[in-house]
Amino acid sequence: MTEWDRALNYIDGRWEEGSSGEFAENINPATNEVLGTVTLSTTEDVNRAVRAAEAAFRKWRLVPAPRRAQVLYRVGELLRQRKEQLARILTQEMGKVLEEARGEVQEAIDMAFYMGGEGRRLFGQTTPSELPNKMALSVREPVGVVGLITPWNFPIAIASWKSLPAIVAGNTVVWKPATETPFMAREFVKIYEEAGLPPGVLNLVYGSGSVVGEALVEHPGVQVISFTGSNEVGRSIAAKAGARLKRVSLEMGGKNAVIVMDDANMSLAVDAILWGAFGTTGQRCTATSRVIVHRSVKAQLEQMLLDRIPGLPIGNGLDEHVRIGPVINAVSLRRIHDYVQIGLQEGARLLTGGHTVEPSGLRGFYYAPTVFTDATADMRIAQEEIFGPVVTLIPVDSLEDAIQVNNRVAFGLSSSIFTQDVNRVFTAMRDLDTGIVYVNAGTTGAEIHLPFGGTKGTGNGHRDSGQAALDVFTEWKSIYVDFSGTLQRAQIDVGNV
Ligand code: UN1
Repeated sequence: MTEWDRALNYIDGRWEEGSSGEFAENINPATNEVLGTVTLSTTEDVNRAVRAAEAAFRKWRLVPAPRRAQVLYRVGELLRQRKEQLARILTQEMGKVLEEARGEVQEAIDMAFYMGGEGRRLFGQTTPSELPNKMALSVREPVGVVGLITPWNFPIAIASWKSLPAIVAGNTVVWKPATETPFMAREFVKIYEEAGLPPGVLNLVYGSGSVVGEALVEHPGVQVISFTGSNEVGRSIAAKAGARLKRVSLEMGGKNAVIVMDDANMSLAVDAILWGAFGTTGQRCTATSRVIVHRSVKAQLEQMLLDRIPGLPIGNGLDEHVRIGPVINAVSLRRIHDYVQIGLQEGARLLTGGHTVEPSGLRGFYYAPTVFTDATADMRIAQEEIFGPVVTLIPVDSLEDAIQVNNRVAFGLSSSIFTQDVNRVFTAMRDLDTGIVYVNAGTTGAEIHLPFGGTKGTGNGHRDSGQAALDVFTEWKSIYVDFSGTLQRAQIDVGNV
């Protein structure tokens, strides 16, 4: 291991150890080998990072937004140049297969150029005043210091959804990435540094949620928390931040379904289900976790899935022919297997999978692609987020039932319908209650210029990415300019025209 194999904090433009003096291991989930270590921080490190961010904010907010955006364009360019190298690091520390890792880096590249463009937009409104010789406008202002808490499953894409809009809007950032994927965070921060971001604008503090995350949520100097992770942690952040009137944006997973109607293009639906359920080894918030299938095509769908699954090689994602990589760690593997036992006890029928696998020569964390069928909508495997390569088929008899089953879960991130009938399409577009709806496409694959997030237990009304991200990281200011030289009273001096 070299010095550079130790991931360090980045505070006020300096790379340094966390003050706990402790390090955690960064494990490659494909091989169970140690890639390096990551420093662990204390509340004191968070305090210093917030102080640095507060000091930097005083200047950064006054840099014209188009100039802030120039840094983002350079970030996009550096990401583009290093796409392959970043994808390899991503595959090694997170496990997703190389093709998907490249796709994830591309998502960050797209976001950098898109948000770079915002430097010349950040539009507000101008509107007539109700009074003569007076003008009215609204502008977006940065909020201040923002705290970002990001997960391991999309370590650079989700970090890009949050940090780029925050920074282009003039905020400064303290970022706590997941300790499972520290090197991607380090590489991203190095790119910001090389792109010319001034010290203190983006600070990186590694550590656990219970120490570093908690300190960010509690700190009075942090104005906004943007979090992606589990429902349980999100709820506790919301409660604590609520008591401090702190703005919180939460994205907390899904229980996403593909609906397959009796008139679906079946081979397209099967492609989409396999990609949505087993891509990223099921570890996406948007993963296809349920298939709501019209009873008349259920047997056909089961057979088509059974025919195709053996053609999905499992192994180390660095190997280009592998389609399913490992899950993130042993705890996750155990949790997935526990859910399979629950499904069996509940009486769902296991069509295939349901066990760990050991691709030859690899000591990583692998689970077979698993399909349950003949489940009912209220079973736990049809209700709870599993975050692994497990998908559950639920038969229904009509579109109405399908929509009802889709909506009868605590989450509301993504949903999809396969049908050729335009009336069914528009009914589903209106009645599926998720934040993202796909027609004749699977549940994954959100593009960065649209809002990303969901309803019910998935979120709290905010969205990542798209224009909507700016709403999380800006405060509206309404400005009235009176050039009449007299006291003009709104609502009172209404005139008589
Ligand atoms: C996530 O799973 O948390 O839509 C993000 C998708 C990706 C992003 C997923 N673009 O599947």
